[in-house]
Amino acid sequence: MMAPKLIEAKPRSGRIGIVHLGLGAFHRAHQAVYLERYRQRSGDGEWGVCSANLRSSVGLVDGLRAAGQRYHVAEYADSDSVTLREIGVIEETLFSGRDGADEGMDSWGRDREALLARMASADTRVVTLTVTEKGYFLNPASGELRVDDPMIIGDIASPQQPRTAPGLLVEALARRHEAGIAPFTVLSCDNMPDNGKRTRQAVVQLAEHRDATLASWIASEVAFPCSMVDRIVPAMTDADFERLAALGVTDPNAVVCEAFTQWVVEDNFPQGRPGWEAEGVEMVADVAPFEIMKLRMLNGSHSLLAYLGALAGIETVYDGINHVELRALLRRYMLEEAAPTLEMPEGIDLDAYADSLLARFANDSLRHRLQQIAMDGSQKLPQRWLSGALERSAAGQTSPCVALGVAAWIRYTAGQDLQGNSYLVDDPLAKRFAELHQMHGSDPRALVAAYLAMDDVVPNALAQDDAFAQAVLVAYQTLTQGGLREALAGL
Ligand code: NAI
Ligand code: CS2
Repeated sequence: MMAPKLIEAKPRSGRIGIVHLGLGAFHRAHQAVYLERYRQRSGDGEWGVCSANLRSSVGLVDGLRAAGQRYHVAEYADSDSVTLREIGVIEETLFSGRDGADEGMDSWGRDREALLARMASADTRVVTLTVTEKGYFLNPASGELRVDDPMIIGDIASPQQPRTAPGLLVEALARRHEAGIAPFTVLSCDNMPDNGKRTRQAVVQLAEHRDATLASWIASEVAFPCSMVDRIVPAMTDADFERLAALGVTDPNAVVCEAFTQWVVEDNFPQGRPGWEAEGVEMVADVAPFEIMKLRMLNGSHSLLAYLGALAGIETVYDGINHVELRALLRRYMLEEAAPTLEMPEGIDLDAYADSLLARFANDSLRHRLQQIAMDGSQKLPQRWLSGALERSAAGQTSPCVALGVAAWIRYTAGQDLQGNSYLVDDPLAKRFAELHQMHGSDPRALVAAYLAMDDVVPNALAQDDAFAQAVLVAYQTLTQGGLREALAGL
């Protein structure tokens, strides 16, 4: 392919109006791209970003500092069509801390102070987050703050040296409250249902442990708009870096993503915001229908492919979507089990949406590993599959695709695929999963019952639906004894 022309970044403005928590691949390829495009078009330099990592990826923070906070994004429509951008809207990068006891004012502590100072500054009007679902420390099923988590216990004990995202938000808001500075708006950009409301719940509940006046000020004064974010941004592989080098881009901080991008945001920013609707951001009064549509249709399909595919030794979404029966399963799941649970505003065609998702999954230029999507299932499945299956169960309907998905997830969390190859189960509940497999591994009925009884993941009413539980058990047995094709044929 001929190297496309690089769209260069605008010179730095030196002004920071947004603090971002969770400097990962997605932030670099989504929010930062919208902001760079906005800055280029409008010339408005108010909205530079200070972007921070809280507990992992210190290398990226150092890498961006070494590169003068500039990096590249390659947006692929397919392997023949790519847009190359240089991004310069991130003005500053910070790494706020590490796990374990606070060891005083070392370089890690200094970054945390710098981050808190940024968040407490009157110039900061919005704080955005992509800290993954587990970074909110909420019980995935109920949305309540997990006050028994050691990190949250730490933030309750030492609120001025916070280590979690909710802890940083509470401390920064406390400093603003104390100084008489209006609060920033908190915008979660993670794949959670009601992500604004959930973030509010985490922050207000944590603040209640500190000071009731502060908690009620946050509850009444801070805006937590919800948002639906969408762009497939896989973790980078060596092959991606090589592909970019062939286009003339040698950049260890670069990211590759699909050309498609979407951002639907509830328009509630009392301290102002960038005029990003000019870049295609949909500013709406109620994000919920879009959020649920995306979580159940796109992310639900992703997870179905991830667990079934990984068990069969399939490596990427692209490989999975070229498996005829798996592709048919995703279509059936979307149209028969997800779409009927959605109430969309007029004009949204869910059949067309399903087709567009299958086309996006078939993008031949992305190597989106199923193991990446399979990560953190305990935090993802309630909103992707289980809430929809619960609604169907209450209406007396069955959810065979979800039941097969749950069976695959249970089997996946044993840490070995159907051919006996081992992999790491990356999930906050991984230890519990290992114990359940050790205890009940030879008794599928007991194993399935124990998984369905995890009420922090599976809603009680769904676990108690005998037809659903039986469908999971039968799918588990067929999958483990007959393999993927038999399990798919048995649907
Ligand atoms: P990544 O692995 O590149 O980065 C993860 C980020 O989360 C890092 O900044 C890491 O430091 C932070 N993090 C992880 N655990 C944390 C914790 N317990 N507390 C605080 N920070 C924590 O992942 P990526 O691609 O940036 O995705 C992050 C999130 O963005 C996803 O979980 C999802 O909610 C959302 N997202 C991602 C999309 C994608 O295609 N990559 C698309 C749509 C949303
Ligand atoms: C994926 C998502 O990693 C996962 O669990 O399902 O991150 C997905 O790529 C994005 O939500 C697409 O917007």
